[in-house]
Amino acid sequence: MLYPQINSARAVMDLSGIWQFRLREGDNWQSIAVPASYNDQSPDAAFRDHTGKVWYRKRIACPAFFAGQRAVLRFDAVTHSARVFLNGKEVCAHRGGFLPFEIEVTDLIRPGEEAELLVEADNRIDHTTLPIGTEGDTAFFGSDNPGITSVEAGKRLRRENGVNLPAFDFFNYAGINRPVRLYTTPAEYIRDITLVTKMTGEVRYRVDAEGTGEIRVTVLDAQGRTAAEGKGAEGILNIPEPRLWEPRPGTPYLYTAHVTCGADEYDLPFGIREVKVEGTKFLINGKPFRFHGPCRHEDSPFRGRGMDQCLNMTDINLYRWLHANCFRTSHYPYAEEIYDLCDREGIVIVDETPAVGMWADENYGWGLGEYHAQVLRDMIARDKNHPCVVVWSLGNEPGTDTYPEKARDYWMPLYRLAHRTDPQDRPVTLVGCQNIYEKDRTIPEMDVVFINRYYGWYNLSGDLETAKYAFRMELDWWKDKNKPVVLSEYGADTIAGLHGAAAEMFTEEFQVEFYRAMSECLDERDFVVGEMPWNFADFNTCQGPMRPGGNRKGLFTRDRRPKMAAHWFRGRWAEMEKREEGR
Ligand code: GCB
Repeated sequence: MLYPQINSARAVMDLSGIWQFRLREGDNWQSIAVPASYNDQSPDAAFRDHTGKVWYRKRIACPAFFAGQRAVLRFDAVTHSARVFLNGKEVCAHRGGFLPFEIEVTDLIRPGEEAELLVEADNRIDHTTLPIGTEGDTAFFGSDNPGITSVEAGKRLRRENGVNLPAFDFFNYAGINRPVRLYTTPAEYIRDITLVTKMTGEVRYRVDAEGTGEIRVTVLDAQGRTAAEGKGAEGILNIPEPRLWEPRPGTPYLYTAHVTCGADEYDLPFGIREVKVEGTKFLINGKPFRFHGPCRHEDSPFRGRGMDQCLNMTDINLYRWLHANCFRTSHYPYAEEIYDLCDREGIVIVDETPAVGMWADENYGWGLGEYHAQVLRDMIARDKNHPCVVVWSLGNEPGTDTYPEKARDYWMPLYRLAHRTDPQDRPVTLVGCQNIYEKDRTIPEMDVVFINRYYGWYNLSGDLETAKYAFRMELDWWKDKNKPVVLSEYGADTIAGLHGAAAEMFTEEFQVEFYRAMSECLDERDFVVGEMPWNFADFNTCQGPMRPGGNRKGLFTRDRRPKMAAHWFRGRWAEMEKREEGR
């Protein structure tokens, strides 16, 4: 799906701003900012803890000069599901809170007239949604002891009251989290563009268009000079002396595919690069690539998970400051804007579906397979052309060891689907949790092994010498699998400003010692091709006895001030960057 664009053939009307909102049917309408999660916009705990539907409305006007154009209403993400009404009539519905959907409204809104737009959003999560909810049972990192009559009765009561808790460790921020836009195209229009590049400069393209207009593709270099030209819906272009998109600062060279079809046009920036796994190596443009950068969350004060370009830019600049070269979109596809920034900045992305909280029981997968496949296809359709995306992640930390066969039968069809669906056929992974790895039949099947490990924190807590011993033992087991391995999460909760000369859990000194210890184990092994600390910044979670004001594993505080560990990684990764430049 193409991102809305203003050019000589298309207009975009951004509907961001203050909308009318209500939490419950019958309440008075009140003001709310869009895009942003609604949860933190009011001091009323009812906003924070709300479960179920909410309503947003806005009067929108379609300018008279839109007459004759095709008009489309696009929602970049409404969390977790939405129904959209125009002048009281339902015009579309969408399931899933992290991907865009759109509806053509040419015949529904008349140019020169106003219309009432109403959005019903629902934040409920359960065994039929991605991510997963616990249906009122204990939240992730809750502390309810099972089997106690009174506690079990309390949980039952909570379920009856419709309390809806996440089976994952981030706050269930909801509402219209990303921009809403009304955009136009000519009546005959470009629906989609697909590009596949080779280091030789070969660019295979396919343009999906509505209408009979002639399709032309012109590739422009970064200076706007024509580098190649083609005609027709499909073709192969050749760029002489191509400049490659490299995942390093200053070198992510971008070309633009200028596509025209009749009166319509679209400019798609793209990079020329190839991604491949060979033995224990992860190769970008034929060169070994080592992932080093913290995982993120879309999370900030006030906005919750609301899209914020200033925050995106600040974070990307902090990645540069850290000399980091990657992040994983833990644990859901992010807003499209950050992928554009990463294309431009040469930061690579591991793009993840919202499949998180999928623990194992005898009904493994709870019938989610088909919906999960749809989400995976939609994520690939949205992000397929970004050079920054180098790996697809099918999900985060499902149970894979208690029902190993059932887990494999659930995940492997998705693995194959990702390969079949992606025109660039990028490597695919599933991020594994700390488990009985010898029993796991799924994670070792992935193209790149991504493992989250908390030796020294949740396991062998505080005892870093023993943690190193145990981690080394596990790494030696992975060595025999002959695959590239990435330590995709590891970290220690750290309260900024808490210090101790003898490093102790929760102090800034311990966080540094923890990372120093784990790095020792990683640096000894060349099949380890990445380290992705958990997490870039402190972030909000559901309330719980292990979460003082949220998850505190950030290298930065929630307001992006560095802890000691951020400075430590800055030094380590600067050295790595230098070594890579020397190669
Ligand atoms: C994990 C999860 C992540 C949590 C993290 C933690 O393994 O993937 O979502 O936030 O651990 O801090 O416990």
